[in-house]
Amino acid sequence: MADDFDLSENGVNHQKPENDEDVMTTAQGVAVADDQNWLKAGARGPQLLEDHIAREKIFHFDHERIPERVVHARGYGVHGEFELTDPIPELTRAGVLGGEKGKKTPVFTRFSTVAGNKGSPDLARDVRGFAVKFYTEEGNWDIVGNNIPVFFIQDAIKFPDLIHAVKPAPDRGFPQAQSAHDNFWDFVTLTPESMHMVMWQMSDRTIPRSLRFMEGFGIHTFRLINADGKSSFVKFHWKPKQGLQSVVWNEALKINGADPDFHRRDMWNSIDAGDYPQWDLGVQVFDEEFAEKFEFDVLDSTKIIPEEQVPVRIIGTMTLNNNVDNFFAETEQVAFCTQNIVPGIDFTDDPLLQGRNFSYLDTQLKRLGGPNFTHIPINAPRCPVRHFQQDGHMAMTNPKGRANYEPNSWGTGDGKEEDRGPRACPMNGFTSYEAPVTGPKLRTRSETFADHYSQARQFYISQTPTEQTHMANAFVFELSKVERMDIRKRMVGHLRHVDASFAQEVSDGLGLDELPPKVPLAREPRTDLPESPALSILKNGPGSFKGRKLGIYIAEGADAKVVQALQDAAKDAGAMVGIIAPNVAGAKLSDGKKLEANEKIDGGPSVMFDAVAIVMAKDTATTMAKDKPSQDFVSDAFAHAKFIAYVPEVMPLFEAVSVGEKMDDGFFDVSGDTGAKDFIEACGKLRFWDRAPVKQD
Ligand code: HDD
Repeated sequence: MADDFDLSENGVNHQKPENDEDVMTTAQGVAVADDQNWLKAGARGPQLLEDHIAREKIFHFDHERIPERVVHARGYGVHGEFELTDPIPELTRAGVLGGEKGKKTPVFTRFSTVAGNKGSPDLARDVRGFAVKFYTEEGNWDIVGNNIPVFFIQDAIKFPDLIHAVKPAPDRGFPQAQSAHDNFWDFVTLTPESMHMVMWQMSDRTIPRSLRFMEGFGIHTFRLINADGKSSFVKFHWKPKQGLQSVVWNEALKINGADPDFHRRDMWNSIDAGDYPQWDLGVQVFDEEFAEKFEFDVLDSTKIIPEEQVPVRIIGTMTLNNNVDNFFAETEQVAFCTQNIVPGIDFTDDPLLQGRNFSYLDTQLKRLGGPNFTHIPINAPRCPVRHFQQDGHMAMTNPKGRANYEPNSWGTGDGKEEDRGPRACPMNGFTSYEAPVTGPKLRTRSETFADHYSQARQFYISQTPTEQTHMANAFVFELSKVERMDIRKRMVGHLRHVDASFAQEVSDGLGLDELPPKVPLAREPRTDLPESPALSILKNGPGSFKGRKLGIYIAEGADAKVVQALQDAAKDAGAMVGIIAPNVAGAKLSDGKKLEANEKIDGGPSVMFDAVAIVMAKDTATTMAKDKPSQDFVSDAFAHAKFIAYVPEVMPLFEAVSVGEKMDDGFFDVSGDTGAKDFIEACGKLRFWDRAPVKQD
C-alpha cells in the first residue's frame, strides 16, 4: 500500500511509527532514528566504527545461531495439556498420574527426526522423536521417547557409533537425513541387536503421514513408586486418538520435494484451525514376578512387551492446542532430559536409559551455553524452585538473602527468615527406590539380552500383506543404495533368521543369484511368538476421514454444485480441503463465481492430500490432459492407492495417463452433486489398498 512507503530520501523506504509503542529501540532501549543507513563520513564515504547502533545490530545477528542438536536436530514443538482421566495413586505418588481425576498438567511436546540436520526434509525415512515435558506441581517430568517402542542398541556406549554411522560420512559430508547408505547398514549388520529395530525402521512407521498420526513410546522400563514405597514396573505409551497413518515411500520422496515442511505445516495448520490432536497416555504395568517369567529381559530396550500380554491401561489424555509464539525460544531452546523425573517415578537398570541419564544434561550445557538453561522460560518448572545453586552464564532467577550454603544459622531469631534459604525434605523429597544392587564390576552384556531375532519375526508376522510388501520394498530400496555387495548380503543373512520367505523376497529384489549364508547366531530364535495386531498400522487405522485433507483440483467451468458438495461432505467429516487450480487465482466455476485456489497445480501435487477429487469442464480437462503436473496429479493419486472422486468430463485427463481403463472401486463418480458423501465415507479407509500390488504367498 502507498501508505507504507516514505521514499523521501533517495528511494529508501523510511516507515514511521504509528505511536509510542511502535518506536524501535536498540537492545539497550535507546530509540533508533534511522534503521536504513550505517553512519558514514559523507554520503558516499566510508562507514564509521562509531556507529554503535549498526555495530549492536550486526553483532547480534552474527551470534544468532546455537549448535543444533547432535541428534533430533529437526523438530517441531507444540504446547498443550495433559488431563488425568484414570488416576493411579495405588501405583504412584506422583500427582501428575495419581492426583485427582480431571487434574490438568501443562505440557510441551517436541516431535523430531533423528538423523537429518535442522533444515532436512520432514519425510525422510527415519524414526520420529516424541518428547513430552510435563510441568508438574512437583517438578518437570520428561518422557523422551520415539514413535517406535524399541531401539537400535542395548547399551548407551554404542550410541555415538550408531549416530556416526547414520549421519553423513565424515570424509564426504553426505548423505543427509537418511539411512540408505553403506555406513549405516555396515554398522547395523555388524550389530545383531539392531535387527528388531531395523524391521520397524523399514516399516511404514518411519514415514508417518502426519506427526498427529503416530504413536509414542517411552521405550524403557521405568518404575512407579507409590506412597508406601512399593515399586511397579511400567512402560509408557502414547496412542493418537486420530488413529495411525503413514504415506507410501514413493509419496514420501515426492513430498520432500513439494513441501519439505510437510509435517510441521500440517501440525501448525491443524492447531491453528482448532483441530487439536490428542493422544491417550497408557501404561503397561507389571511386577517382578512377570519380569522374571517374561521371555525377554525387561531391561533390554530392543524388546517390547506385547500389549496382548500386558494390556495398556489408558490413564489420561494429552491435547496439543497451542502453537509456539517463537520457534527459537521454545522449540529450539527446549531441553529434554531423561533424568527429569518426579517423586513417584524412578529408573530401572536398563543400560541404555542409564547412559541417557548421563548424556542429556551434557548436551544442554553445550547447546544452551551454560548451566542456567533451566531459567529459560520453556525449561523453567512451573512450581517453586529453591536451591543454593548460583551464578554462571545468563543467570536470570537469582536467589535472595545472605545464605548461599546450608546448613546455616541465618534466619534464626534475627528476623530475616528469607536469609535462611531452603532445606532438604526427607518426608516429601525425591527418594530413589531402594533396589538391591550386588555383583562384581564387569564390562559385559547380560546373556538375557542375546536373542535378537524372535521379536523381529513377531513384528513381521503381525503386519498385513500390504505392510509386509512395503517392508520388503524398503529393505530393497535402502540396500540398493549400499555400494558394497558384502553388506547387502550380510543383511539378507540376518533376515534369514527373521523369516525365510521375507529374506528370499529381499534377496530377489536385490537381484542376488543365491541366498547369502545366514549370519552366526548367539541364540536360536523362537518361532512360536504369536502375532500382535497392535503392531500393525493398517489394523489400527482411524476408520474416518477426520483430520485428513482432501485436494480438489478445479479448472474453469467446473461444476460448482459438485465442488460445493465435496467441500460440504469433507467439512461434515471434520476433514480439511485444499483447492488446486491451474492458476493460484483460482477458477470461475459453472455458476459464474470465482473460487480461489490454495495451490497452483505444480505446487499442489496429489501427494500432499489424503484423497483427491478432479472436477473440470470437458474442454479444460482436455487442455490439462497435456499438462505434466496435471498428469502427475492423477497418475500419482492412482499409484498411491488413493480414493479418487471425478466427474465424467475429466476422462481426457485420465486417459492421457492410462488411468481411464484401470478405474476400480476406489473411483467415485460425483457428478450432479451425488456421491460426495459416499466418497468421503470411503476415504475413511484412507487408501484403496486392493489397487496396490502385494506379494503373492
Ligand atoms: Fe536421545 C535427543 C530419544 C537414546 C543422547 N533423544 C533426543 C531426543 C529424543 C531422543 C526424542 C530429542 C529431544 C528433543 O526434542 O529435544 N534417545 C531417544 C530415545 C532413545 C535415545 C527414544 C533410546 C531409547 N539418546 C539416546 C542415547 C543417548 C542419547 C543412548 C546417549 C548416550 N539424545 C541424546 C542427546 C540428545 C538426544 C545427545 C541430543 C539433543 C538433546 O539430547 O537434547 O543427548
